[in-house]
Amino acid sequence: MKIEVIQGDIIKVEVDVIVNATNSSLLGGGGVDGAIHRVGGSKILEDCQKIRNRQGKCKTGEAVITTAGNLPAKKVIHTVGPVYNGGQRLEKEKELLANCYKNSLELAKENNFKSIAFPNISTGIYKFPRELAAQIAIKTVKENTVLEKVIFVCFDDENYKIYKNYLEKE
Ligand code: AR6
Repeated sequence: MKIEVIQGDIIKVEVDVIVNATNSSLLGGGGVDGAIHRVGGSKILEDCQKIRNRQGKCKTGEAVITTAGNLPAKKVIHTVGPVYNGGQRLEKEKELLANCYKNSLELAKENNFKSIAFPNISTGIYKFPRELAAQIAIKTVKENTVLEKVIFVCFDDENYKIYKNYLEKE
């Protein structure tokens, strides 16, 4: 499995499936979630609403899949990262963040996809410490090598430097 890191906007990445860092309502928000719905169009929200009607909210750490609407990817996997609470429930939050990566990879595999792009889940509005989130993301992806290519798409400079540093070290 090949792991890459790029700096940019995940909505432009041409892979089989991109991952969205959403919230448990599945009905959109800000950050990467806002960008995906804005550019992907209303078909994504329609699919999310169908999932809501079927299963209710999406729990933290879990993942669901929808159309990618107008985006270049074939599908979007929506996963709900943990909100960082200043470290009070850190072990649980670390586990939940790892579950986001694990469950997204599993869903991609079930759909026979070969390539996936991840944003830096929970490190924006949900305030998870970037270094720790990167360690968890890289470790979890390496332990679950089920696809041919995984791209970490970093939006901000800080995350990009952190990922570059960890991936070049190895
Ligand atoms: N492409 C790639 N990464 C992006 C993009 C983009 N277009 N836009 C932001 N990022 P966030 P969270 C990065 O806040 O912390 C939403 O309202 C950003 O720099 O999008 O998991 C949801 O609905 C950061 O590194 O997601 C939830 O309510 C990373 O994506 C809540 O935010 C994640 O930042 C989820 O919070």
